Amino acid sequence: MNYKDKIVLLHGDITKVSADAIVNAANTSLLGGGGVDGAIHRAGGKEILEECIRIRNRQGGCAVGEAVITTAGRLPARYVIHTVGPVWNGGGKGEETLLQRAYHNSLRLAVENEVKTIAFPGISTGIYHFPKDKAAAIALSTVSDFLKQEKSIEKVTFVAFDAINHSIYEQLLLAL
Ligand code: AR6
Repeated sequence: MNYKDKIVLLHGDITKVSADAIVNAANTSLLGGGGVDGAIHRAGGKEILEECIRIRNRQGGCAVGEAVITTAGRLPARYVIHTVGPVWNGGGKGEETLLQRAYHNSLRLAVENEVKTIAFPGISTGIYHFPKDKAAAIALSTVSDFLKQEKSIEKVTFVAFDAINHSIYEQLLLAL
């Protein structure tokens, strides 16, 4: 199967997506927050936070560009992969590489946990203010490169919550 056929775009709420794993745009504390992080913890219930706290007690949170995995609680997914994207700071602070690492490490953790279907929100494109067009290009190229190498992932869904992200992804996917 061509890697392009494994990439899907969805307009909506990631907490409603059925997949082996959904990815959360978390922060280094792993203790929850606003945006998609708040939505995932609200909809998934306290089991997710309890596991985040256990991970935090063990390893002291999650660094920018890294990822950890927990149960998905009540969500229609098996796991939540929590990754921490960079705060956009003008682009000269390694933000692009860190965002790439957030996608890559999420996918690596997915493979390690036998995840075959995974859904991503636009990491860093809300509260962290990463420019949406740049972020989408990084998301798509990192996922594409990964899928070309690693055949065990069957489907990657990009979940665009807002109309701007949706149309950016739509354009990029046409050019894939
Ligand atoms: N489903 C899918 N995407 C969503 C949803 C949803 N339910 N809700 C928001 N988005 P953000 P960040 C989109 O701000 O920029 C938190 O407080 C949103 O439109 O959630 O990485 C964390 O704890 C945007 O495109 O995450 C961190 O402190 C994208 O998700 C901080 O925000 C990411 O927006 C992380 O900031």
